[in-house]
Parts: sequence; C-alpha cells; structure tokens
Amino acid sequence: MELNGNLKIAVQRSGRLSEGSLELLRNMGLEFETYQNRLFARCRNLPVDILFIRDDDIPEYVQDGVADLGMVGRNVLSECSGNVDVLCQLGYAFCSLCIAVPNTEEITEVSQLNGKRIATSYPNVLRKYLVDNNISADTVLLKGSVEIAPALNIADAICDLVSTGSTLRTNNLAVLDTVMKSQAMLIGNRNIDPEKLPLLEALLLRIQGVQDAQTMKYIMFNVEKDRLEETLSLVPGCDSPTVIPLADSSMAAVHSMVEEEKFWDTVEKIKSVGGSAIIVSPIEKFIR
Ligand code: PRT
Ligand code: ZN
Repeated sequence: MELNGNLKIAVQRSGRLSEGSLELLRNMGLEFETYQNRLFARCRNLPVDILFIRDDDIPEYVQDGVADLGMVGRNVLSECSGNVDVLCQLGYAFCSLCIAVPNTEEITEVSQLNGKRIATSYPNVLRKYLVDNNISADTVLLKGSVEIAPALNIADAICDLVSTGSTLRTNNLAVLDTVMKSQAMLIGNRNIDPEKLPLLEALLLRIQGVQDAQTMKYIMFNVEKDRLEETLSLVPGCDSPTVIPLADSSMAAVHSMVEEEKFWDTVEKIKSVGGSAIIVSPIEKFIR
C-alpha cells in the first residue's frame, strides 16, 4: 500500500462485519472493487483507501494511525484498550455478550457464579463485569468454540457473543445475564491529519444520510381540507409537511416522512381522521 494523503478506513477482511461494512461504504457513494485476498482497495471517486484486516486488529491500526477510521464491533473495542474516538454507531452486526450456563438449573442467579470457572474470549470485559457484580470467579481464556467448554468440563459457564441464540440451544446452554450489547461502531484516530477533517465530516454526513434513509419512509395521502390540521400533527416530517391542493378543492394531498417504527401506528391514525390513498415509499438517501 502506497503512502499517500488518502483517508484510510479499516474494515474486517472476512467475517460477520464485512458485508455490513462494505454495504454501508457503497451506500455512502464510495466506488471500489473488492477481490478475495485483497488487502486494500482504492476508491475511484474519492481520496479514500479501504484496508481489509482482521477485526481484532482494527482498534490498534486506528490507534496507531495506520488507518484513520475503522468499522468494528463494540465487543472488540471494549476488550482492547484501544485509544481511539468512537464516532458513531453503524447499525449492523447486532449481538450481545452474555453469560450462559448449562440448562441444568444448577446456576440460576449471577451470584452463584462465585468460585466458578467462566470460559471466554473476552477476559477484560468479563473481569470488569465480575468486579461490578462483586463476583470472584476464574476466567478460562479460549480463542474459539467457547460454547463447548461446559460440556468438556473445562468451565462451569461461558461469556460469549449471542445473536440468534441457536449456538447456545445446540449446546444446552441458556443466558444467565447480558454483559453488554454490541453493534458495529465507527472509530477514528485521535490525531487525524487536519487536512483530512473536511472529508471525514462529509463521510459522517453520508453515514447519517444512509442511516436516516433506512429509518424513515416517505408518506403521501389525501385528506379533506377541514381535517387537514389534525392530520398534519400526525406527520410533522423533518421541518414541516408539504400540503398540495388537489383538483377537488375540498381536498389536499399531504407529503411527509415517518419513522419506520411509528409507521403502522401513524397510518392507522391517518385512516381514522379520513385520510385516503395512502402511499408509502422507501427513501434512497435523506440529508437533514
Ligand atoms: O477473522 P476475524 O478475526 O476478522 O473474525 P472473527 O472470527 O474474530 O469474527 P467474526 O467474523 O465471527 O465476528 C466479527 C464480529 O461480528 C464480532 O466481533 C461481533 O461484533 C459481530 N457478531 C455479531 C458476532 C455475532 N453476531 C455472533 N453471533 N460475532 C460472533 N458470533 C458468534 C458467537 O461467538 C457464537 O459462536 O456466533 C455464535 C452465536 O451465534 P448465534 O446466532 O447462534 O447466537
Ligand atoms: Zn476476530
């Protein structure tokens, strides 16, 4: 990789973060090619280089300035002592770091972990959790396949990542407590070259635009003019909803935006005040 003034972003080379990271970068308008075994890619349309590395190395690369930005799970970030800025949450690779125990009901409360052995790949996060919960337990450090530790009798409990829970079920384990919730985060070097700051600001705005577009829907409907006021309060939109006169002068069309999670509730309320011909469409990008 050539040393140049390009902004360097580290992403996971191959794993559960890779797809989300590449999709986000492409949705942000970055154009680049990826090939298997490629270590870096240069963007065609912006002075940005993408570095493909192991997720565990991302915080250190960013801390040391080899990369200016990194996309990494909060779990990895919390485990290492990486001295980096956390810039924003990225909204993918959701999972939880959990304490799980065998289904035998022998351990049903966190306090019963006292004196037990807990297998994990996250010794630092686990240690903090144990101190916070006033528990004295032994940590068994494993790099992988943590879930089989109780069956092998090398641990009484585990502290591992859970997303669907199927790995735990397969191994007859159940969640006892959640240590932390995680998702992908954007991290940044603390001493980023000031010349790169305008591009960083632009990229952060693009991330916000992509995320807002994913959480908002565009909504259009018709309503009797004398019910307009009560309808508008349902769809405040970004600044203010658009109201368009219709050929039938007793009616108006309203265009606005609603949050995805409030969508059905809002549609039902619009119906209840006489709204009709409700059209909802996705938003490609949304810049506030
Ligand atoms: O090679 P490299 O070091 O880059 O990759 P890796 O093997 O260390 O990491 P990878 O690709 O497995 O995970 C990368 C990141 O994805 C993690 O650090 C988390 O931030 C995030 N993530 C999200 C997960 C999971 N979900 C997840 N379910 N990482 C791992 N798992 C594993 C978990 O360890 C357990 O073995 O999946 C299993 C549980 O999944 P469920 O669905 O059965 O509950
Ligand atoms: Zn890893």
